Amino acid sequence: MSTLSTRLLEIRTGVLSKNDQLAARLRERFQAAGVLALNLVSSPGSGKTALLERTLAELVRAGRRPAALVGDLATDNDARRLERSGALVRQIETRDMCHLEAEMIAAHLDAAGWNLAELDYLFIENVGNLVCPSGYDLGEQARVVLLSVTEGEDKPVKYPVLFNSADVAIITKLDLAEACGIDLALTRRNIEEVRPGITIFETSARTGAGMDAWLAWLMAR
Ligand SMILES: Nc1nc2c(ncn2[C@@H]2O[C@H](COP(=O)(O)OP(=O)(O)OP(=O)(O)O)[C@@H](O)[C@H]2O)c(=O)[nH]1
Ligand SMILES: [Mg+2]
Repeated sequence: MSTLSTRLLEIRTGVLSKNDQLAARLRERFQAAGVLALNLVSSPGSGKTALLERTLAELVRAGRRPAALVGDLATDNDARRLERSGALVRQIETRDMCHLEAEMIAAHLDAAGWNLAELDYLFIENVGNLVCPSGYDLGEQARVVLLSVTEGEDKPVKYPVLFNSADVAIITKLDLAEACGIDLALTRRNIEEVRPGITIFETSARTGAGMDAWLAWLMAR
């Protein structure tokens, strides 16, 4: 019996398995080259680029070799912001797609011509979206989900699939926490409820608060 819903499921499974195969190949390439690949996901405007601006600049200052691929539907605004850090940066314009796929990562790495063996970190800033990126492995070793204090405590439990697939969570815009009246302890509990054992950081890209712990985690990997 073939209903519309089972057919859609078949197509979706086919697309995902093709992505999973490509992602597995990327993961092998990253591991062979000794580069740590991280996939940053969050809703639009949570502060992915702002966190990366500081992170890339600090890593470059420490003599590490980071690069970044940054996905947006349109514009190269984020790539231009990140380039100022001195890191290698390339924009991916997805046009009508709400997430990045492994095929796009492979194609843009080839087009950029970067020697992965000369990199220590590859940050992949995904398209701002709390739903679509969750099902697409990009070959990353760690998925990092950001949640800004302006979004409310309940987002992890309302969008459990993305939070459940993450290895690290970063609560961002800490400088605005008091003004927003957010309950940080409850936010952390909600993240841990959806993803027990997850590593959680709290940062402000504006003031630099909490950046040390995040950078120490990166340097130790
Ligand atoms: N006060 C404050 N504002 C921040 C912080 N981080 C980011 N912002 C502001 O939040 C807005 C969105 O930040 P971005 O870094 O562009 O967010 P993003 O997640 O990269 O956004 P998209 O790529 O569009 O999904 C900008 O106006 C930033 O200046 C922070 O730590 N504190
Ligand atoms: Mg951005």
